[in-house]
This record gives sequence, structure tokens and C-alpha cells, in this order.
Amino acid sequence: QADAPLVADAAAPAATGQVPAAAEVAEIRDRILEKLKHSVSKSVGSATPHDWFIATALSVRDKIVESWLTSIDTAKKTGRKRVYYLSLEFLIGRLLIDALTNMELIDQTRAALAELGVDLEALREVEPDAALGNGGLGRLAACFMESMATLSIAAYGYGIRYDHGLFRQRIKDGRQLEYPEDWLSYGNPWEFQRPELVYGVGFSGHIETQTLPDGELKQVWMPGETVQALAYDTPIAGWRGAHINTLRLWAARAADPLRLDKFNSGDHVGALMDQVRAESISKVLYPGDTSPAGQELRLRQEYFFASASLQDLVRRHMSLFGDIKTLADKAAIQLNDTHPAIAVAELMHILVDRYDIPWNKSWAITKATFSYTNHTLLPEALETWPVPLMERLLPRHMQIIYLINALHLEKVGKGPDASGARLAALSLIDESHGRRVRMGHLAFLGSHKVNGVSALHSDLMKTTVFRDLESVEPGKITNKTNGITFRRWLKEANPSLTSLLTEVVGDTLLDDATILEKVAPYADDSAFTERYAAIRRANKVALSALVRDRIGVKLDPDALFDVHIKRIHEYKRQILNILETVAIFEEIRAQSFREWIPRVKIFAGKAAASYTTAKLIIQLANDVGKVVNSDPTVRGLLKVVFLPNYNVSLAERIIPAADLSEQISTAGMEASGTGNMKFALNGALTIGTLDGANVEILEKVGAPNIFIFGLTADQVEAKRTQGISGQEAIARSQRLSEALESIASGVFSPEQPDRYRPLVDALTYNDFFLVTADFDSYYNTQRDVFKRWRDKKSWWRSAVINTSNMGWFSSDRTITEYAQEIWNVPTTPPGRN
Ligand code: B1N
Repeated sequence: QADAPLVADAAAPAATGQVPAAAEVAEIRDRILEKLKHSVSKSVGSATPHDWFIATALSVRDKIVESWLTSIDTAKKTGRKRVYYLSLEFLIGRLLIDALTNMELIDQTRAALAELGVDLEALREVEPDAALGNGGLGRLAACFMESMATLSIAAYGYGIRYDHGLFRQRIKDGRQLEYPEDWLSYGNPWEFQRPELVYGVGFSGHIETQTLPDGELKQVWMPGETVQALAYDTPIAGWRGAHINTLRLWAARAADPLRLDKFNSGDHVGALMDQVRAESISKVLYPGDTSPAGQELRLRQEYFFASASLQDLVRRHMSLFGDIKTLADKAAIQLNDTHPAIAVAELMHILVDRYDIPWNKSWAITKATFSYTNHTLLPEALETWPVPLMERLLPRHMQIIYLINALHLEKVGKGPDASGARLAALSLIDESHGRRVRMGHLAFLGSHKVNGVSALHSDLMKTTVFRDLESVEPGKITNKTNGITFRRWLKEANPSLTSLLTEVVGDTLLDDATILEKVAPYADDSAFTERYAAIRRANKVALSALVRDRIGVKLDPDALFDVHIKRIHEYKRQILNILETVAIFEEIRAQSFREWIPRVKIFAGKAAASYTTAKLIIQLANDVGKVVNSDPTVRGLLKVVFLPNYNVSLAERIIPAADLSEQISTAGMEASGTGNMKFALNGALTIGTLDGANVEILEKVGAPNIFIFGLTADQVEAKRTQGISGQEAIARSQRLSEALESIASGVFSPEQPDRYRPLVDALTYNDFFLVTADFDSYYNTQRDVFKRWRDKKSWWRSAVINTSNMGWFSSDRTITEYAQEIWNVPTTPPGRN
């Protein structure tokens, strides 16, 4: 198909230019009609878009299920080692286009629906996002599930089936409002409930000491409360459908949902109390992102899903292999941050208490089975649990943790440098402000490998939070730089660009992302870059329509789309971006005669409901937009938009339309970032600090093709020791002081002039995130961006170079490294067979 038209279909969101065979289309059409009739119970005449969505989903689900059963069977027969990915978050997004793409049914299905007068793109919009995650950590788990299936690893994802995912964000008068999210209200066509799979998860109670016939003592935990975990399975199809894995999510139910005695005595509400208490465990996702959730309910969630998952995988292991002592040979359990870290104590409990395996042997099995990924070094995000809470909720686990700690400290306490301070730092118990269990330490000790998520982050782990533990077990910390699945973030989000790329590198691009390198020579081919630019423009036209629909602001698709989308957090420094926006706004007004680059600042992201400063930053972005967008002297040269309710689906629309990607966290604070990779893959140039995976993106694309600015992580550390007042930097920069002054004086909040006083005061006297220190560098680098944008040839050359060097950031590469260096399981690359 070398001479197929390329730009002609650039605006059609999902056209791949392939003409599907008529017979296959007819078969799919008939299957959809069959589902519509017998499973949805609707006629063609009365079917709503949602009915069509369900019918289409069920028809592709049938195909997936066929391969799914084969995948499960094969893994059983061959006795393969399984990988278990334990994560409190899976930020999946929509599944219809993903399932159709990976089953290679997209064009046929689009054509089949067209024959029925139904538009697949409309159905796509009907599906709610599965938003069982907050941000990067949860989305990474979703990308990893897809890549593990693509690489035919026999893997299970284990998590919680929250009734309500991440809250829906609305913006009212510029402020964030949180509304409950209700993804299951219309049913979920992708999941299978497994009523036969129910596990009891105990809480509280007491411990009895029994004496065994041989005189040994045995601890028996008698839980005071038992909650049931019900399994719901979702199939995850790998690329080309070669292998299908299971995402198993647990829902909580009371063991005894209705107390009939209470009901009959007239206490109708009290009769349901146990049920409400039990079910609250899987009711709602915690909306905190890199912030502590020090709630009893959070610990109950963590233990609930860790225990159910371990019971399930131990049952599977015993039924397949019959010997618990071979667990580590047949199971690799990855802990996605410390949220499931209690599983370390739970496995010890299972081995020692249930299987009567001696302590040392149990500990060896546990360590060989677990590995742990750290995703943040922010001190406030490191999980610790008060010992009294643990004692009350999980008395036997607390005992086990104390014993692990005693043996660990006994071992390390023998060295010559075993000072009190060192032992305090190594201990599983933090005694500095009341006794608390350090879950990071527990995960570290209970694992054979521990990894960070970018080169810089893994290095910092060794010198900061895990410095002492690393010295006890040198070499345990390794790096596994994050990645993203190209099926979703290239092919599904940007089908036109994918067609252009496969035209030059071949259609095995999604089997082996490294062949993207072959695109590099085309950076100097103007025929190619023009088509590349035309695709971007079509994506920008489409995004402009979305912006107009959602918030009523009209955008110029030829303006520079400068995009900052991610959770709102001070360390991510949205405020630095807003300050530059305000500075330019003032300059345009003062010097409107100059030749300004038309630019659109696009923001989106949610703030944790309890994070006051982050919510104020959202309001500021909205307030600035309101003033800037309606100022006549600006004449549309600058627009500022805040798109509400950022989620995976919105990211899929924004990223392919971005020219500039904002990755401007304070160096040393963003563990990796993964949005940065999605943007660069789709050809946006990055403006960023030397933080997280930005460092590796710079290495791959080369300095001329990325805009790096600001303090390095080392400089940040040095600077902070000298003090974090912003006064000096502000005094040095007239632009900065004027921008701050206009915000502080109420230019953007005339109805409440002191609204932003707290933000400005913090930057002035207490600038922990070093916004003021980096402002001039950021401002000047933005002017380099302007300069480059003027030279479109050079801009597109850099964009193509970015795309062509992103192959390494495929999550297939990341997962291959985990498989080889941590899990010790084989991988089979996808391919045409
Ligand atoms: O994990 C991502 C990284 O790319 C990001 O840089 C990192 O910030 C993110 C507590 C977290 N770290 N920690 C969290 C999420 C929820 C929660 O309750 C912490 N998220 C990250 C993937 O590696």
C-alpha cells in the first residue's frame, strides 16, 4: 500500500486505510445484531448508542474469550511461572477501541457498524472511562498489563473493583468541584463475576498460642471480623490477540449481609450495618496522588486486596504444583509501590502459620517471590502506619513485622558501624513521632529486587530514602525506566500519524517499537514533514472543536499549542507556567505592535479534594484564562484554557494535538513521568527540567531537539540548604516581580483582590519548589521555543526526530527488562503468525 493516500484521511480519527474483506464485515455485522437482540434485548429501530456500544463490546469480547481460555490452558499445561502485579490502582480508560485494535478487528467493525448506520467513533464516546487510578502510577499499571499480554507473559493484575473511580471534576466559577464517578451504573460489558471465587479476609480479633505435639509453640490468629472478597475478571488482550491475561479485581461483601434477627426485631437499618461496613472497603478510590492517606479505611483496603490476592495465587499454586515450597519458582509478585506491602507479612503468615514452614525457610521463599517498585521519594508520600492501628486491625501481622525487624536488626547490629542512629534508620519501626511501621522498609526487606522508575530516580533512591538499607544489601536497587504502550498512545490516539509512520518503517512498528529509528532520515525530507505537519494540524482542528464544545472558547489551530496536563501539584509547578503566561500577557498588552507568536496554553488536571493549594492553582489558571481570553488588546494572540475532568480519554485527544509538552517539575521530585513520553512520541517538543525520565528523553533525542532549563537535582539540593526564600530571585527579575504583583493585587480576581495572596506569599518567603529560582531560565527558554516555532522547517525536523527516538520508551521494553532481570520469566515478542 505504498501509494495509498496519506494526508487525505488525516482528519478521520481512526482510518488506517485498509479495506476489510466483505465477508468478514458481514459476519461481524451479524454478530453485533445477534448481541443486540439476545444480550441487550433491543431492536435495531429502538437501540440507543449505548445499546450499540454494549452489542459491539460483547461481540469482540467473544473473540477475546476464545483466546483467553486458550491462554489460561496453555499456561496450565506448560506449568509456566506466573507474574502477579499487585496494584491499588489500574487507570485503564476505555476498552472498546483498545480491544478492537489489539484483536485486529477495528476496520472490519467500523465497516460493519457503518452498514448498520452506526458510527464507531460515536460509540467510542459512550463508554465510561475505567478510572480506577489517580495518575501516572495507575496508568503505568494499565500499560504494563497490556505489554505483559503482548509479550505472552502469563500474568495476573490484582486490584480493587471500586464502585466509584476517581471523582469527576467540574469547574464552577473557576473552582474545582468533586462529584462521584459512577462507571458501573450502566453495567460493565468487559467483566465476568466469578461467584465461585470468594475468600474470607480477616480483621482484628486476637491471637491464641497453641502447643504442638513436638512442644513447639504456634500462633493462631482468630479474626474478630471477616469480610468476603469476590472476584471480577476482565480480559486484557495483547497486541494481535496472541495472548490474553486476566485483571482480577476484588469487591468486598459482608459474610452475613443481612442480620435477620435485627431486621425482624424492627431494626431495619442496624440489620444492614455489617454490610455497609464491609462494602465500604471497595466503595471508592482514594483520590490522593503522592500524598498520604492515613486512614484506617485505606489500610483495610490494602490488606483486603493483598490477602485476597495471596489466597488466590497460593490456591492456584497448590492446585497446579502441590508444594508451597516451590512458590518462588512459579510465582513472581510485583508490589506496585508500598500500597500492597502488607502482602509481605501476609505471605509469612500463610507460610508459617498455615503451612508450618519454618521461619527462615518462609522468609527465603518470601524474599525470592516478591519485588517492589518505588514511585516517589516525597517524604509525605512514604506510607507509615501507626503501630496501635496495626495492632488492632492486624495483630498477627504486627507480631510478624516485629519478628522480621528483630532478626534484621540483630544481623545489621553486629557491624562495626552499628550506631544507634543507624539502627534507627534501618528499623522497620519509625520511632521519631510515635511508633509507626515503615511500609517502604517492609517492602524492601521482603523483596529480592527493588526498583526505581527512571535512572535519576533510582540513583536518588540509593542516596536518600533507601541509603541505609542499600548499604546492608548492596545491588538490590535496580532501575527500570517506565514506558508506555504504543498501541494505545500511538495507534489508537493518533491513527493518522501511525499510518504515516508504518508507511515508512513497515507495519511491524507495533510489534517492535525500536524500528521507529528508521523514521529519523525522514526528518530532512520535506515531503514527509509536510504530511507529518498536516496530520498534527488536523488533530489540532479536532481538539479545537472539543474545546469549543466543552468550554466555549474558540482556538486558532495554527497557534502554538502549549500543553500542561497532569495532576495538579506544587512540585509539578503549574504555577511556573501560569507566571510565564501572565508575564507574556502583560508584554503583549504593553507592546502589542511586536510580532507575537499566537499561542494557546492548555491546562488540565485534578487536585486532591483536600489539597487546598492545588485547588487554588486551578482557580488561578481559570481566572487568568477568563481575563486573558476576553482582553481586546490581546487579540487572540494568547488564549488560556483549563479543560475540566482530565482523564485517559481526554489525554488521548489532547496529546496528538500538542506542539509543546510541559514537563517542568522541580528537579529531583518527579520520579519519572510518563506523559512526557506520550507527547514526545506524538511529536510534541518538550520544555522540561532535568527530572525523572526527561533526562533519558534528552539522551535519546539530543539537546537541539528538546528545551531543557532550570536547576538540576544537585543544584536544587544545594540551593535548599541555603534557604528557600524567593525574595532574591524576585528582586532580580522585573518580569517575575511584575507578574507576581499583578496576581497578588487582584488583576485576575477583581471580585476578591486578595484571593491569591497566599500563593504569592508562599513563593516570596517559602518557595520550597524553587519556582522563583527557575523563573528566568524558564521564561528565556520559552523565548527559544518562540524562535524555533518561527522556523517551521526546523520545528518539524525536531518533532520527527523526537518521534523516531521514542522506541525505547515502549512499555514492551520496560516489561522485557522486568521479565529478564526481576521475574525470571520468558517473553515472546508479538508478530504476525
Ligand atoms: O508514578 C508514576 C511516575 O511516572 C510519576 O513520576 C510518579 O509521581 C507517580 C500515592 C502515588 N508516585 N507515587 C504515586 C500515587 C497514589 C498514591 O496514593 C502515591 N504516583 C507516583 C509511575 O511510575
